[in-house]
Amino acid sequence: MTETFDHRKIESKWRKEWEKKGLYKAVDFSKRPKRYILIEFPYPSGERLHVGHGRSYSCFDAVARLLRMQGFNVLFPIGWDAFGLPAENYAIRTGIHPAVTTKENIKTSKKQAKAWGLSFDWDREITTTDPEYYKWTQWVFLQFFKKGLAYKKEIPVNWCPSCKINLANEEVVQGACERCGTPVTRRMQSQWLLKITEYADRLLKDLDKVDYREDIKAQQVNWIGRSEGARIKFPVVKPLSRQFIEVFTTRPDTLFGATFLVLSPEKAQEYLELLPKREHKEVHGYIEEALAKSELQRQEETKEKTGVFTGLYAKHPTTGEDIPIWVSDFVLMGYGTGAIMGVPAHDSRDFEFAKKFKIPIKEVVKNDKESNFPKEPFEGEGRLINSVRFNGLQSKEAIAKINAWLKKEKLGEPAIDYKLRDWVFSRQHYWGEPIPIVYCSKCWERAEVRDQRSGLKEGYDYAVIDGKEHKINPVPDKDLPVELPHVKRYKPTQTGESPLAAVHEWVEVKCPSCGSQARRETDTMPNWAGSSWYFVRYVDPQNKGRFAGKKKLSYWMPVDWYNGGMEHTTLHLLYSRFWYKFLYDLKLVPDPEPYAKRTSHGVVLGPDGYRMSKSRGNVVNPDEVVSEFGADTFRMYEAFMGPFDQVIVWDLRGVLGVRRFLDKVYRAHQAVGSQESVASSKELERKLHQLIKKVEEDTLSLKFNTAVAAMMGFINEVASSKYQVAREGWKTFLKVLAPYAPHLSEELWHGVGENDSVHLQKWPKFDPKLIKEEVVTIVIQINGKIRGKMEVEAGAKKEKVSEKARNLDSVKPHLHGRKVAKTIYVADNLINFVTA
Ligand code: ANZ
Ligand code: ZN
Repeated sequence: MTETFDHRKIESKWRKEWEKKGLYKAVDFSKRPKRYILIEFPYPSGERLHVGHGRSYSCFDAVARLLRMQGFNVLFPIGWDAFGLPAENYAIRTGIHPAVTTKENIKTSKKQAKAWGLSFDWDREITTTDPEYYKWTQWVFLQFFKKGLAYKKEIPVNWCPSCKINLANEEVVQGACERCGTPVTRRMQSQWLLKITEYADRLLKDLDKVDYREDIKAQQVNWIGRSEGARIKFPVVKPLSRQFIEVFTTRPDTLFGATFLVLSPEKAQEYLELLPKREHKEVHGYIEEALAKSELQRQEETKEKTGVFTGLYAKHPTTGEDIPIWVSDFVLMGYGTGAIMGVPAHDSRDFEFAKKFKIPIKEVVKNDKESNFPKEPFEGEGRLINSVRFNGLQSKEAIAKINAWLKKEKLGEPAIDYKLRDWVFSRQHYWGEPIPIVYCSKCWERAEVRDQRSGLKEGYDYAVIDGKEHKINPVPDKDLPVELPHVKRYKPTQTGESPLAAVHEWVEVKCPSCGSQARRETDTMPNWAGSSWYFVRYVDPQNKGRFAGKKKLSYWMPVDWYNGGMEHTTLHLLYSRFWYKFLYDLKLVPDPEPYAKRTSHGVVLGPDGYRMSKSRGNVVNPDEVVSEFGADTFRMYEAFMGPFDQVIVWDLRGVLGVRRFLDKVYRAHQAVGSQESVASSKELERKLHQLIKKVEEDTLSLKFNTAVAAMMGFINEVASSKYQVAREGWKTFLKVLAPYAPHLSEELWHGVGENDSVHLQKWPKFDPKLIKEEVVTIVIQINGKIRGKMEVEAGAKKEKVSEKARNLDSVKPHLHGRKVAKTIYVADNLINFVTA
């Protein structure tokens, strides 16, 4: 008997065979019910696929394989998310052009994925950097533009004064440049934005339609950040002016406790005419300083509140008192109206601010049980005091009444605000999809356009470039894709412009509308663009005329199950839901939500318990594991390492344990071969059916580790030769093993004389009766003498056993006419009737 198997030999052999037969192809319009299983496509950013990819890919490969065996038509695709910063940074680090490194990295990763025996449908492979793909990314952008949902606007961007480049938010680490550590400042720059805020309510509400893990739903909800409250107007009265300051509050019930107003530094700029520089040097100084900081910096510095009094006063709408107007950077421009009413008795930030600057604090909500005022502000709800005719009302009721009153007096109205901001869609980086827009000054000058000018909006219809107005023209569909030109210099420029701006022969272009000299947009899209719709393209990846055919979309969509990292459950999920909803509104996709179900996997840590990183030297190379122990071992260990959604430390002993298990399977198989005619015992059959049930249910509910553990338990019992395995039983076991160890199970399947692939077999059906009813044999005695045997359910009660035994044909005559004085029952074993 051979002790172990040569994985190198068998694994590549079977992979070739599968590929030849096209075993894992998804069939469009098949009559079999469809299942679309999606894993997040990798980012070939210089690193090869790592063991973290191995975890979710192996486990979901098991899901895909099991579903196929259950008769589903499974779509399990893969592609490459290849534009974006990591790829660009890798290229900058290595000095090799990103087009070259990306290609190389995809090649390596693809080789790995194939070596792991993953059952992807490779015919549907897509790459976001492929012009045939990004043509449609650009096309979707233009649909947004045509519907008024993409617009250009001056907004603050992160700027590293040392590297002299714009930084994406993810490149800003604790307020500093990720590359050089210099504190990031902000500057205004014209950027493209997508109006995701228009979809905020639906992105929130439609979470009811999907099956996402609760914490994932919560992240979506928090990111959207819906708050109900009111907008309230405070007239500026000192100096007397016609200006108002509008604030957003979630607590209109605290209105009478507002003792000051605070403007964000940005908002304060709107009131500069009331603040001549000569008399308000301090205010101007404060605003300038604050504007140079990023929002992140401002939020981090909230420990010690800063601010200046503007010298201005507003009139409190209910009390008529004059209250001071301050500027402080703890108020953010990006939320509400960019101005707040300070209610120090009931808001901790306002409390801190009022204490520091000696502003009056006025209690207006009382709650004897919970309040700790005046030691601390009381932020909860209660009964109103010091609020004139609203006194005595509970907060909720007071909010409704005060809102109604504000509305009647035209001083404010109920409002809903969102934390969600419009999505900044421009990057001044090279490695991205060019934004397919052409700016033309001639078009703008043309009379017709000038005549309509009143109705045309800046940022939507025209943009000011170098002080001159230009018409914003979309690139016509027939000219898509706008290909990314090959350039030598792809590093970010020191002017904050995209490197594309230096490619004059590309930038200068004939206007698609009037034919005169015009210029291209030089910004590129963020790396979120390509991943916002890739799952749609998998459905119909070769389509030349549409981003995906309608019929195929109705057949395959929505994705039945989407698994990915927790780091993508906010932005990527939200962005892709937004794109899909937009396409739904254009009647281009069949449903309002792209993913019926979403789950997440936990991170794999290095053997030392830390996040794997090159600098730490604790990176486990999956290629070495596969080469040394085999792909089946690698996959099965990834499934077995621990609960799927938890963070797990890589453990070589676990790998060895899995390999030992597979060797045991291999040895058990050889024993089976020689026992062809021996029938499986009842006991074994029961265990086998329990195993089918366990592996099936656990695999489909993310309990991959316990599914593997059950297989191990089964083989241990077989190996200890407590049971004899017959061929049929063994074949059933191989089918159960197939989703997890596709190579070895295939080898052994052929070893029992089968010619077809094990992966084409029907998943075995378990018999629920067989599982539940463990049957034991009971010996029946009368006065100590054996009179018969019978089978009963294990654990059966004495009365039941007794009754059944008395009625047995072999027993009945012996008890006829006699009285049983005593019944002795040894559970699951024997029953003895003692007669009088
Ligand atoms: C008065 C008030 C009294 C407030 C009170 C709270 C408690 P959420 O719940 O997160 O939506 N706020 C409004 N705009 C702001 C901005 N741009 N920057 C910083 N803070 C801002 O928060 C809403 C509350 O946050 C608002 O309600 C406002 O303070 C503050 F007892 O108004 B509140
Ligand atoms: Zn033109």
